[in-house]
Amino acid sequence: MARLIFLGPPGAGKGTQAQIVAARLGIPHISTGDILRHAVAQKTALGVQAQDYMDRGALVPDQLLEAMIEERLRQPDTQSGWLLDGYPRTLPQAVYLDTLLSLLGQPYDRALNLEVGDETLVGRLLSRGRRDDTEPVIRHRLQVYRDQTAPLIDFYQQRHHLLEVNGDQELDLVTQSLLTALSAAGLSVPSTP
Ligand code: B4P
Repeated sequence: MARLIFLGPPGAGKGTQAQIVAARLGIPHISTGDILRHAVAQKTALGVQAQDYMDRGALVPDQLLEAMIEERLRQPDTQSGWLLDGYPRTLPQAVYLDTLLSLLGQPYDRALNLEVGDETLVGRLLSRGRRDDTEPVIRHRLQVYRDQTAPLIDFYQQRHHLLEVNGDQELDLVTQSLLTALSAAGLSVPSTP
């Protein structure tokens, strides 16, 4: 069982790696980006409010995410572990998550930070080509990341829960580095996929 938080700039490979690592550990992968895109596609009340922020490369307001994340963490499949991908993204979200997890009795084990340089990030996102992957929007997301999300690295470091991993490697090597870091931190990683 593991409870993990994935951090990193847009395009660091959080979504890509989170899916692989969650499958390997047998825990659900919870991507706030995926949940929001689904809400937008379904035109739910949340989706209608979130769409404009996402299209501009801005963060969706913290309050809109709170009910969504609480509801997800109360579902039966998350009672024995989870991997959060894209949440928290601001200090108020991190503080909210700490409070929620202690209320739910679900302390997290580690936060993992994927490090990748800006030019690699821009190149990866342009070739992905999602609707919010145009160059001006990508540059704005990187600025938002620096201003609002990067401070979380210190937040988790001060709590001695941060693991740093080089995300600027081939995909399989990033996975290997993540699993090695988790194992070195004392988490149980099944040896075969
Ligand atoms: P996300 O869906 O979380 O998107 P992301 O940060 O852009 O992507 P990620 O880092 O997961 O990169 P990926 O693996 O796909 O968020 C989208 C938007 O939702 C945000 O901008 C925001 O508006 C909103 N949102 C989400 N959560 C929120 C929150 N908590 N609060 C407020 N707003 C929120 O990889 C990118 C590309 O690189 C892919 O094409 C992949 O194939 C490639 N790649 C990955 N690893 C690689 C490697 N090692 N080598 C080469 N290419 C690689």
